[in-house]
Amino acid sequence: MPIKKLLIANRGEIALRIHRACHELGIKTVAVHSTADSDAMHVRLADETVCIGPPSATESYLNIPNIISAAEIVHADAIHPGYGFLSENAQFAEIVESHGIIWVGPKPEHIRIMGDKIEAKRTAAKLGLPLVPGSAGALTSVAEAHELAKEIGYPVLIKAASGGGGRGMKVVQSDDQLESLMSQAASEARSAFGDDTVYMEKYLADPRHIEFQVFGDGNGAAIHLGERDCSLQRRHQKVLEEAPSPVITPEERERMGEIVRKAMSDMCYRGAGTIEFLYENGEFYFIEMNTRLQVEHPVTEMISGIDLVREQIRVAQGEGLSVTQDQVHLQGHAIECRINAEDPMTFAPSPGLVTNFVAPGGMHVRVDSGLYTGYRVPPYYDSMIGKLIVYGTTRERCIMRLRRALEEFVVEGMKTTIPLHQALVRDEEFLRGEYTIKWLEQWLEKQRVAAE
Ligand code: MV4
Repeated sequence: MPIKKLLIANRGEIALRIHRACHELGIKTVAVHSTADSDAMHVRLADETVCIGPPSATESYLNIPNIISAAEIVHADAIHPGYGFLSENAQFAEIVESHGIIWVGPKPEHIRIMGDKIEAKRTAAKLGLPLVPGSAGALTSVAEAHELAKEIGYPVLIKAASGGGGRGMKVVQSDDQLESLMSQAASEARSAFGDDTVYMEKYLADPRHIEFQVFGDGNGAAIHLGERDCSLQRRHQKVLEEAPSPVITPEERERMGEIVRKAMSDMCYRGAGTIEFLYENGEFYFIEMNTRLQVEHPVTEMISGIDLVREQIRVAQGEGLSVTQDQVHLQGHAIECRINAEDPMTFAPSPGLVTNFVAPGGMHVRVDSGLYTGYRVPPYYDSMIGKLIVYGTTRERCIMRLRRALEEFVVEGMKTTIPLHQALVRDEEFLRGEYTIKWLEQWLEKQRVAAE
């Protein structure tokens, strides 16, 4: 069924990104927004707007009855959830579909499975993805945990089944710490997620975070679009992402790509997905799957030439994917810098009035941001105010262009992470692509010491 009017259940740059894809397809858009977002760019551009509540996200962007009511009032025939907020809420997806509205996202059953990290691993194992050595399911007793830890060898990691994003993880170095850290992990998981189920994995000391972009039509056709390297993180927040990874060979990409593509085909996965791996000593270990479009999707768009939001809409309309795997050609290199309204050294949030905004431009430079001069960044939401995505035929050329684009970028009225990126893209180790998941925090510490 062709979508005529799509409701965007999100805010900020991703709402704008979805609006743009819709208008290029001739689809009308509906922006829903909190009272704090009335003058946001995506609200200004949308064909219709509905205010769904006060600034607090729980009462607006997470308010299911208000969003469904908005969709009914304007007769929207589809809802796109973006990322964050309700994007991985299986119950919301079911409610949308039960109202006869097209859900632009994966099947609710797949969202539910991947939301439970233990179920996700069980499913991944069945589909032939390589796992980190660890417990087959939930840990049911301390005795069992001791036995298993002996088998896989310390250090081990205790993770929450409902966790993800690194919350509720405990590294256990030896037998005498196991009982207390296991109960700490369980009680933290209970208070954070209302579920104290925990499981165990071998702790990988210093891996890279490599994720594969996948796409399915829901009927068994599936493709992969290569990997992104997202190892540059601070406190589980990604800072800079690139595609392809500087350390993955074409042979590894082809081998793992085919494994993830086949897995998505076998489960009849629908829509966009990301399969996350830890990568250490030439081996991939599945950790999680995200059943949404991700913040960093533009780097994949840049090297594949494929509009991922357009593909999401095509699949939701039952049109199928626009390409088969043999029509996917990954070329060149792309890097994304996340621009946050934060102090570049302390990361303290810095919302406020944008007194001047000049985005960089030129060939192969993309800025996804709802900012404009005179806009006030509200203090209630995530501090990411935009993304700079740059393409080059090689990684070196991409970095040269990125440096140039970062020099052009002007955001005045608040502190931003632009200076952090300017320093990062001049670092020798970064230039050589020599970084792991621990590298950025160590680099930031060195920067702080040097600034003293
Ligand atoms: C791990 C790990 C080491 N060993 N699992 C953190 C977030 C969640 N998605 C999984 N995470 C990790 N799981 C094992 N068995 C280290 C991390 C981790 C991490 C992973 C990806 C990117 C940044 C990270 C920072 C700290 C820890």
